[in-house]
Amino acid sequence: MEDKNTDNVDLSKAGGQTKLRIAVQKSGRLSEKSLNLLKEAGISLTNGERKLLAQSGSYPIEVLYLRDDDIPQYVKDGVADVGIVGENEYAEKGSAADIIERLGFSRCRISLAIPKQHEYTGPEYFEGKKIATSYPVILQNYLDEKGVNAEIHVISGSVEIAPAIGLADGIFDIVSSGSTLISNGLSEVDVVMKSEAVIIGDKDMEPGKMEILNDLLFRIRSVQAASNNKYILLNAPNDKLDEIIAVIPGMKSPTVMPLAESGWSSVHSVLSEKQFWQVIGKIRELGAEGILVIPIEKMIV
Ligand code: PRT
Ligand code: ZN
Repeated sequence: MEDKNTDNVDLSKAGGQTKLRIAVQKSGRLSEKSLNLLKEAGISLTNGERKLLAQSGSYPIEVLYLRDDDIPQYVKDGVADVGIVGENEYAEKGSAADIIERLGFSRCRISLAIPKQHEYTGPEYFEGKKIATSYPVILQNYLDEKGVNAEIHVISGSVEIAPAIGLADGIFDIVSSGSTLISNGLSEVDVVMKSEAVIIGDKDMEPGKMEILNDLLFRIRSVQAASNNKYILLNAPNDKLDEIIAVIPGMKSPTVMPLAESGWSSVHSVLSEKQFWQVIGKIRELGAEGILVIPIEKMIV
């Protein structure tokens, strides 16, 4: 989507020079969703896919493609102003940057797991044992908090095979569906941290960049609000109108218009994904008909 509307960001005030440099993962689980978010926010990237640095013709932003492990450090050093990264990487690298926005995608948990035939007795189970992980800092903090002494064995990939090959007694790794653990005969015994993609950056950035960031956040929130909500239209018998309206929350209050057929009205509103099925069930019981549900592209709240 080409976006020519940069009204909210005053380029002239920024001398036409100030750009916000955002680091995103070059290739991996976060990259597509990160770039998609920018695209939906109206930011098209011009000079080629996946060069180290891409520009936007439509927005004062530069995109720096990096490995996710490097993003917190680049942000900390000021090479990038902000970055999109898994909260787990941010926590592991102990970045000086702040979490600016939670993005709600790439959700996972970082958990301790042990061979499924063993009985877990609590964190003290790991006393004197070996744990394989790629996240030694988060794990050490957890062990310190629990007063447990365990040996941390740092490995960078295929952590889940460590117990089977005798490298460790347990693992501390990312879990999403849990199927990797199951297929390696492991059971998840303790969720140490929950993670999602976040925007990190130094909240004290220069005013010109802050202005761009605020506009970007406004756009991202509008995109996210839209994807979390649906536009709903339905026909309601007038004698049930009040009851039907009472169960539809809406942004302010629903729009009600008379239908050509007397005794009926058309009701328009917005429903959040969370309440969706519950509300649909209730309004059907109350006699709503011809229910249409339409995706919302942007929602300015
Ligand atoms: O190359 P680069 O260093 O940039 O990428 P990477 O290989 O280090 O990271 P990548 O792309 O695999 O993951 C990026 C981020 O996505 C992570 O830091 C997490 O924040 C998030 N994320 C979300 C996940 C998962 N879900 C996930 N399931 N990261 C990894 N996994 C792996 C996990 O390591 C395990 O091997 O998937 C397996 C478990 O999945 P289930 O579904 O079987 O439980
Ligand atoms: Zn990585």
